[in-house]
Parts: sequence; C-alpha cells; structure tokens
Amino acid sequence: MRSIRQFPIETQAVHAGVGEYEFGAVVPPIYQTSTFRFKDSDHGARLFRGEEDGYIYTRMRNPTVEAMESAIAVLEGGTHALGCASGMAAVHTVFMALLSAGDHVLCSDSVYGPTTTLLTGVFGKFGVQVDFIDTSSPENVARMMRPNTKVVYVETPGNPTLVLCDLEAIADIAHRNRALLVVDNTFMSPVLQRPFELGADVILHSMTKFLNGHADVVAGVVVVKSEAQYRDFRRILNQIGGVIDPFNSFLVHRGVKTLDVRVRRQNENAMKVAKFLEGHPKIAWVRYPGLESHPQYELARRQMKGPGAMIACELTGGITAGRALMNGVSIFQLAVSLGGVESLIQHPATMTHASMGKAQREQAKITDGLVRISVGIENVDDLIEDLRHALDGCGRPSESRESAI
Ligand code: LCS
Repeated sequence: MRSIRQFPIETQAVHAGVGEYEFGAVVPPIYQTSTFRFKDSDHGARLFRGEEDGYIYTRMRNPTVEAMESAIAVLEGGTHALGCASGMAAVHTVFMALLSAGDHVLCSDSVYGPTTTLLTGVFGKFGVQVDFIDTSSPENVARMMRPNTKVVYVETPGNPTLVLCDLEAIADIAHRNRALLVVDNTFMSPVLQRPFELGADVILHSMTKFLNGHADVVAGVVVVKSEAQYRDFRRILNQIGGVIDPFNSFLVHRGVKTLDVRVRRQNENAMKVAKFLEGHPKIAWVRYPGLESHPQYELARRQMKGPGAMIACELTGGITAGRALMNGVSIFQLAVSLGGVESLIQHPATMTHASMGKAQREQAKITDGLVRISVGIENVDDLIEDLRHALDGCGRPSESRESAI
C-alpha cells in the first residue's frame, strides 16, 4: 500500500488521519475526555518523563485531535500540524514561538484586521517591532528587511483586497536574511495553494473557513516542516493553552473529507459570479484572481491551482450603494467569515477590518466602498439572480431585508 502522502489530494482528503478502530469503525472515535488514567504511578511518571509514549491530558495530546492534525499535515505536505482553538490562536502561537523582544516582523498590509492589531497591540507591548508593507512587490519586501527581521508574514490572496504575493520570491528574500516565511493559507486551502512547495517555513489556517467549511466551528491550525520545529511549537501551544477540543477536531476532520469537492465547486461558482459582477454597470471594479483584470493574473495562474471563492468589489455608488446591495440580497447572507458552503457578503471597513483604523486601511487599499463576497456551493444561477436583483435595487432608498429562503 502506498503511503497516504503519495496519493492526490482528493484521496488524501478522505483518508488522511484515519486509522483502524475498535469495532471496525471507519471514522475516528471522539475521545471526549480531559484526562487519561495511568496504569500505575510509575506509568504516569514515565509518560511525564517522555520515556514511554501515551496520552496524559487533552491539552497536551488527544487521539481525536491527533487524527485531524495528521490529516491537515498530510494535505499541506508538512511533517506535523497543531490544532488551535481559533485561527487567531494559531497566529498567536506562531508569533509566540518565533519572536522575542527586539525582533522585527514584516507583515503584508492586507491581512485579517485582528492579525495586525495582535502584532501592534499585544506583541508591540513586549518589544516586537512590525512594519506593514505592500508585499505584492518582492523588491519592496527586500528593501524593508532589517538585520533583526525574524518573520515575514503574508496572506495571499490578502484579506480582503485579494492582492497576491509571490511566495517563491519572498521565501528567497526571507531566507537570504535568515528570516522565516509564514503563510496564512486560509483563503486558498491546500487544494489551491501549496506554500511549502514554494519555500514557506510555517503555514497556518483559520480552519473556521474552508477546511471545516460548514460555518459551525471556530478553529485554527499551524503546520510545520520538521520534528524540531514541531517540538518548539507544541511546547508553546501547550503552555499558552489555545488548543482545539476533541469535538471540534472531529467536525473539522469530517469537513475536510469534502474539501476538494467544495473548493472546486466554490471556484467554479465564484468565477461566474465575478464575471457577472464585472459586466454589471453598477459595479465600479471587481478584484478576483481568476479575472484577467486582476493586476497579478499571471502570478495567480503560476502560483495557485484555482482563483478561490473570495471576491472584492466596489459599486459605482460607493458604500451607500454597497449597503443597499448587502441589505438587498437574500440567498447571500450578510455575515462575516468565509469559506463555508453558504455564500456570504460583508463590508470590511466597518466589520472585519474596522479594528485596523482608517489610516492603515487606506495604506492597504481597503477602501470604504469595498464589499467582500464569499461564494458558496449553491446553484450559481440562483446566486447571480440574487445579486442582480439586489443590484437593481441599488440607488433606490434602502429596503428592509427579507429572506427568500
Ligand atoms: N486568518 C485569516 C486569513 C482570516 O480570514 C481569519 C478570520 C483569521 C486568520 C482568524 O481566524 P479565526 O480566529 O476567526 O478562526 N477571518 C474572518 C473574516 O474575514 N471574517 O470573519 C472572520
């Protein structure tokens, strides 16, 4: 039998992390227990000294969590994964593991809002320095590196502008300066982008999004490439305590089985929705990596296996019209988050990226009129019809929202 790592991702998604279980169960059991009984006092002491392998306490290790973690490690091509209580817990764990007082971070300016405020508001208090820069230009990254830069942190596509960065070029620049490249791969999932193959050192995800895919779990994950890195990160995560629990691990592992089919369908739908928006007279601009109008269309084709499910756009009527669109849809739901089977729409300047402040948003080109769409797996004609109907109402006084479903 070939190792699971040698199979294509469709097969990995279904089988990775699944072993043999009591009664011939085909799905890993949920070990919903906080602690594990020792055989005797010597056994407990041996486990704590690391002389014997076994489970001690769920914050440290749990079989249901490990099953999910090993699935994600396989999908991303890493050696190990560490399940976290949220995407933000994963971001936090990575910075805690890699940074000390006096270190410098180069971070893309278009990243999830709370990632920027974690760096400035929390790590800033402990003497970590950070610059938020336009990482779409590798030359800019090279220019902004300092001798004390330890981490280059990027999202590509960036939330919410969908600006891309060239992972291979940036990994090279980071490594020449003995810094590590950390990639938040949430927007792509391993189905569409493989950062380790392009030189990244650490990958993280908000599993709340595509990996789980059903808008019913908040979770995160860090994926690493070596045993030594894993031991470091595990010790930090164990001490911080931001671990995922067994039931959420079970749900994420279940969600991962359909990752490939979901993401492919979301891609197809998003491509059609983006084309529809681009051709609509009330839309001023659309940013989607699958459209030739995306300024980094060539990079998207080279680096990504598909353009993804996220679309940014702005209406000719600015945010007033944008609000009418968000209030006028009925299949799309007005909610933050993304990557699930259901289509969502939201307004970054007043929602996901409000905490960044206006000056930083302007630097990152997160305009007040930008509306962000996450395309789900519904019938695409229904989605387009929903948007068409809502856009027809834009420009008229805002109507009350009524759900069609
Ligand atoms: N990284 C990215 C790229 C994200 O989009 C998010 C959440 C996180 C990390 C944090 O993950 P969490 O702790 O929420 O699991 N992004 C959100 C968004 O755009 N809308 O709502 C949450």
